Amino acid sequence: MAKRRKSGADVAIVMGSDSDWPIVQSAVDTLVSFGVSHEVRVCSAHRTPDEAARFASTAERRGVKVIIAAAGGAAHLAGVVAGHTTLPVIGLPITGGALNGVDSLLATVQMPAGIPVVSVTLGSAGPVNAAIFAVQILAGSRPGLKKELKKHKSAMAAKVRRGDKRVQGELRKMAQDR
Ligand code: RP5
Repeated sequence: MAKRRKSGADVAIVMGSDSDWPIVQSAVDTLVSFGVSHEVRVCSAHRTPDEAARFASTAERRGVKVIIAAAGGAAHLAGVVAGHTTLPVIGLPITGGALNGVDSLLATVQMPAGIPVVSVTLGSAGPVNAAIFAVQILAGSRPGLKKELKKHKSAMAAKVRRGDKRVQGELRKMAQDR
């Protein structure tokens, strides 16, 4: 078999349809904010099963370390990808459709023993958390990324403290006005 050239991407994101892209995009934005290299593909477990299998089985040879697989409805993509690789697979269930994403959440998370897929939440937190989880996996061997993750946590904590200060100020003002 011909040797595949390394893509240079640490994280591979795959989605079942280009209709998933508006949701998946914030996973890309989050990876970019951490300076993590990535590749993005549309491959369907149902409509292009051979391509989905090829994408997954060649990912490690391309140099990929973590895969994020996004799909809606009967969301088999993350599971199929996990079946074709030993890389960690993060499932991103897509909200929408007749069951509003509950189907994709269950299809993504309910994997049989031996083929794990960790699933993130439905909704806007999902793609962000999928990307951060991928960064956390990479950070195990990269002190620079660990530092960035700590900075990210400190920034979130500072935002909460600012919010607390604001609410306390409003409460004081309300008490004075009473
Ligand atoms: C899934 O089916 C895709 O991941 C997408 O979320 C859903 C609907 O796909 P389209 O009909 O919009 O292409 O495979």
